[in-house]
Amino acid sequence: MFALWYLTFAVDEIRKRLAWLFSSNKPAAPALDNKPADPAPAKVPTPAPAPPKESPPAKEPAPAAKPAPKPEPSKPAPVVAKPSSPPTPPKEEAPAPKPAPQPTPAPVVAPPKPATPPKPASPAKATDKMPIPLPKSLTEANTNGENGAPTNGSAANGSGGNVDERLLAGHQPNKPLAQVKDATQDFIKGETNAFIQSIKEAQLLGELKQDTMVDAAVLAKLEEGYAKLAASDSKSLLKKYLTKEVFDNLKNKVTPTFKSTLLDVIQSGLENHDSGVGIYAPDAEAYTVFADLFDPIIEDYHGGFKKTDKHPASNFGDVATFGNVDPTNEYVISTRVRCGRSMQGYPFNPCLTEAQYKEMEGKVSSTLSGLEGELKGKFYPLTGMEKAVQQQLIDDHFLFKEGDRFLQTANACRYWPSGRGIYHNDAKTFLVWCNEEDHLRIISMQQGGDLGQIYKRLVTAVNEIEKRVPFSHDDRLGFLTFCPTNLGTTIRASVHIKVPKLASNKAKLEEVAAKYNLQVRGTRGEHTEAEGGVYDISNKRRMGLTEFDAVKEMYDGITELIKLEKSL
Ligand code: ADP
Ligand code: CIR
Repeated sequence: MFALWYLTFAVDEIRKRLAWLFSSNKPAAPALDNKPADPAPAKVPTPAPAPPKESPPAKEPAPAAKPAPKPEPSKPAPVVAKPSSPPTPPKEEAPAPKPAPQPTPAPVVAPPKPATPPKPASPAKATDKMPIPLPKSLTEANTNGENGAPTNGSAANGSGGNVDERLLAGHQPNKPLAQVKDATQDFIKGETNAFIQSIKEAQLLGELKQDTMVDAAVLAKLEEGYAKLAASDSKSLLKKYLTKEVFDNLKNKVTPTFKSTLLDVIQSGLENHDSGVGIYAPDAEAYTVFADLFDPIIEDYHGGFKKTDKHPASNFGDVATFGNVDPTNEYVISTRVRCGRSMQGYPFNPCLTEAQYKEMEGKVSSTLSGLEGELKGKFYPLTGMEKAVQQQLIDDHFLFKEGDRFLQTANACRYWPSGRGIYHNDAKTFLVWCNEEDHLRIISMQQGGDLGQIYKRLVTAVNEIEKRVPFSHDDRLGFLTFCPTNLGTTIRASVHIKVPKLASNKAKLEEVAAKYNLQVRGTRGEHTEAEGGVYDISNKRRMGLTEFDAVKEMYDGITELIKLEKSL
């Protein structure tokens, strides 16, 4: 009887200590904006690359299977031989070079229910998390029939069952008392401590693995990609700022929640040496964890926004200020102002599940269906859209293109076209893109140069949408986006313009544009050529100034370019 009581006591004691062990080392999840609301500790298991039928059409072939699937955290490098990596809790010392961006939710009138975070694996019981090496007394003794291992209990026969079952196997009713006593003696002699010690060791191994949990295959890809980029004549900001020192400092780091690696950040630029920039943030924490790379690129792109700078508060200014940028209607064909937004509670493209894409599409579509007046329109999912309709929308500059290799190699086109779509009013002067590069792109555009009218429409729309959807915003970085070039105001105000004299020398056009902080793109947007002498010229920087000032920068710059064109 005593033996039985003692055994029960010992089992209880072990349970308590196990509970302590698995709770005492859990660090608080670091602050970030677009991590799941529920601090699910594990990274979203990276879904396999989209199967061929989900890939963009052959016309603009995806680099099939090229976008490296995100490293699968449940299959870590064999850096540590045993146990296989459990879904690990976020680590506090996770390499945050500076305080994580503190999210400041946009003002919300009626916040929707927070998004359900991806739940890759159920982090149920501690014993489910980590295969625990058991001390001899709990393995050999119980597996070889000694110590009264039951003859008929499969759960307790040593090869199956969990720790509790194995322990409880010690007091099977048909067990001879002497053998029970032996088992009891084992505990008394300190097997309990050995058992706990072995768990501690296992946990330590797990933690070491977190520090170096970048998969060996990922590291190999990084090294190979880095060597190729370093030897290339790439003009990308990635090449400019990914020095050997920065590379070595960042290559083993992962973001705390989604376990995104440096490869997730730079693979687009490694694959596309003709990138202008070459990096993306797979999740919001990447801006902090990989700050040694993001900060100088942000500073360079956004005209001097330093790592110590703070983006100003959102300010759309007086929308009645702007007039027509080309009153005589000679140069400007059309004008467009867009901004990007990320929905709180969802990570960026590479970490989204297909279910989340669909959920977000549903939210965007139903939210926009409440818009009235000039903003009233309809949501058109890409799934099921006729190819001819899609192509016409692209040709008319209303819809995002398909098969962008920069996005594909950033792992941003998974499950395409799931969750992607476009909302627009009848006149197609107000449009919203859903889940292309960013969760939302809010666009106002029309023929001619009436920037005032276009800007006013955009500001009205953004305010209306922000009343209904909470967006990811960071105190220092402003509105959070997938690409660092879009942070801050996220504003790109552009004209489609013909300036034939200036454009007779493209290099000269770019030089003059740069003088006014303007960026020149081709007719079909980024990475395209001008068709029929039509250029897309817009403000370049979006951080460190207000929305109003970003648009004004375009207005003033285009006014100067037109003056110059007239003078030639
Ligand atoms: P984004 O502006 O969203 O960063 P892109 O550079 O790819 O993305 O441009 C998206 C689309 O918007 C392209 O079809 C481009 O031609 C179109 N576009 C940009 N500016 C204008 C404009 N001023 N008038 C008409 N279409 C425009
Ligand atoms: C590139 O690096 O060229 C692409 N990843 C796009 C970067 C965004 N470009 C920009 O100027 N806004």
